[in-house]
Amino acid sequence: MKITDAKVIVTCPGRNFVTVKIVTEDGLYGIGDATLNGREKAVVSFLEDYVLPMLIGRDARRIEDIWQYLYRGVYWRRGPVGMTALAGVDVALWDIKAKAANMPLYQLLGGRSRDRIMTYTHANGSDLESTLKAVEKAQAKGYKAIRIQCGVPGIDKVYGVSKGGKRYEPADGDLPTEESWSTHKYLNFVPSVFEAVRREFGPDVHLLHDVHHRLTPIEAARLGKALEPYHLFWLEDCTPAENQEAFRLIRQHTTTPLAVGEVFNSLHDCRTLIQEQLIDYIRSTIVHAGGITHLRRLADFASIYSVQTGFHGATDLSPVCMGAALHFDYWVPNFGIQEHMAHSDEMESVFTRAYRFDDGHFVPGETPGHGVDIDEAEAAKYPYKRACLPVNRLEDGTLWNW
Ligand code: CS2
Ligand code: MG
Repeated sequence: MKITDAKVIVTCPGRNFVTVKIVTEDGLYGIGDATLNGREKAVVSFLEDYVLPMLIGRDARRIEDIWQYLYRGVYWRRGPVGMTALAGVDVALWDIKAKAANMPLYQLLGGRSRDRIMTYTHANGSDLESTLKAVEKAQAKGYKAIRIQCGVPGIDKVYGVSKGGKRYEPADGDLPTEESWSTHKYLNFVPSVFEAVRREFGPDVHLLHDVHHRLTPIEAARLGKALEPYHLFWLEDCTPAENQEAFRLIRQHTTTPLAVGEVFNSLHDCRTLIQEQLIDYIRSTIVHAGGITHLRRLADFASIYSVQTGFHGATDLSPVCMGAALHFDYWVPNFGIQEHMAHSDEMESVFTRAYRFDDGHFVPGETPGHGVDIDEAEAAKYPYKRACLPVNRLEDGTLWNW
């Protein structure tokens, strides 16, 4: 089954998405997401100038060999740009293989391990009152797990909180906009938010929170401890994780479950975190970590150490990634939860989807392949528009982690 064509489709129906499309000699094709938020064109160049020409004439059935060729075979391994490009190719090939077998992708992976996939959504507000309203709305939609982000009194613009009643989209400027941060104000305030949410909504709903890399390890330990009475499902990215050993300190102090890894692109980024059981959930997902082929290895490794998956699923991961992720979630034995931030109607008009939402859960659908397709005519209506992720500064002007 020779590959005869491979191309990249870039579209911006409200935000930029990069899609790899691979076509074989018998007319079967597959697509994969290769979107790297705020750096989309770097991946497009990587694919168009280097990777895609190498695919022509290869046997599309040899997914593993192609993966090794593009990983082991290039001198410059890993990195977000390379691993996102590799993921786009890998998912397109799995899509083709599953279509050729006339099976939904999860069947090829080993069949389903569960009936439905629990997903969490976001509830955010500029103050406590609007945050509580957002939680109520999320529950009304059926979500059983809700990520809570709330504006902090005295801080102007905070991560995860939408501005002016608009949908939350982090890449909000042609050049990076600036947010501000005060650890002191945040740490004093945030436990009271979770106290209020538990008081209002009771013990059943799963609560999550994303610190988005803002704290030092000892500050993260303090927060984890302070949140223990509110039984979080997880506390995410409480400190930057380049230094994996930093999590030893946090772990010694708190039983709040920890999730890390949406910015990781390989198993090597989280080997210590997993092996020493310093985290509970691994967030790395298909599009940024080398596709299904690599994620399968990562998840199997994590399962030995009782670490569960919790795939990143913000809007900057396209419906193509969501479709592939849901097939993976259906199969993977050590599944934890799947993030879901709804795409807009405009975004959904470009991608047809077999996956379905029902009562806080998803199912991937029974369409052969991963069940997501791109309408190229619709995609062409929305040309690329540069959009960058914000940067973050402390109140004295020091550049900080966003
Ligand atoms: C996030 C994202 O969903 C999450 O947990 O951390 O909002 C993240 O900021 C964006 O995906 C960045 O592109
Ligand atoms: Mg996050």
